[in-house]
Amino acid sequence: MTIKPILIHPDPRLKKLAAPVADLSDELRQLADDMLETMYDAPGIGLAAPQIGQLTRLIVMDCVKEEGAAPQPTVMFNPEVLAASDELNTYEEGCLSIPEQFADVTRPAEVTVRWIDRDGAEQTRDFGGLWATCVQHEIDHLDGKLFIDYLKPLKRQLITRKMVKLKRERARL
Ligand code: K1U
Ligand code: ZN
Repeated sequence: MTIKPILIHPDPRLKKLAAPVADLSDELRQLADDMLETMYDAPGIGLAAPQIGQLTRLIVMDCVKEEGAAPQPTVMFNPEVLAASDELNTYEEGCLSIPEQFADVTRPAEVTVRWIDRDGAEQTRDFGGLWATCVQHEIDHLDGKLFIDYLKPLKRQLITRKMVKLKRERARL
């Protein structure tokens, strides 16, 4: 397995619509495994393929945060939100493509998601709590949307400027 470099905003690849997976292959399973390793290494609770420059509808997640609890690595090809609750939840979100920046985002508190798992089987499940927030954040990545797109323009511009500076500093190293 390989840890892949994570793209930092602003990057045109983070704004593009990712293409659906037509057929599962060993290559795509390898990509999912690399993404899980990259996510755990970061560390993060989710990662979407566009964040490593792959414009494919693939996300990985593990929102188990309790010390000592069994990990729940989750791989989703072509994830789709089938239903969303009227009830909303606000969570202070972060993003591995926007390091060290956090902001409150309000989203449906519960969602029903359908996807193809690592074995090629169709799955449908209801998510709540942090899993619901995370799966919506990751599916947004597949549609070229970042959590800062939910913020007021001024705040979004401020964060973008910080990221441009961070990328310039990193490039100088
Ligand atoms: O998609 C990403 O960039 C990953 C992102 C997912 C996410 C975080 C918070 C709300 C919604 C979606 C992250 O994982 S940021 C890092 C993070 O939240 C975290 C890192 C270590 C331990 C616990 C959380
Ligand atoms: Zn993100």
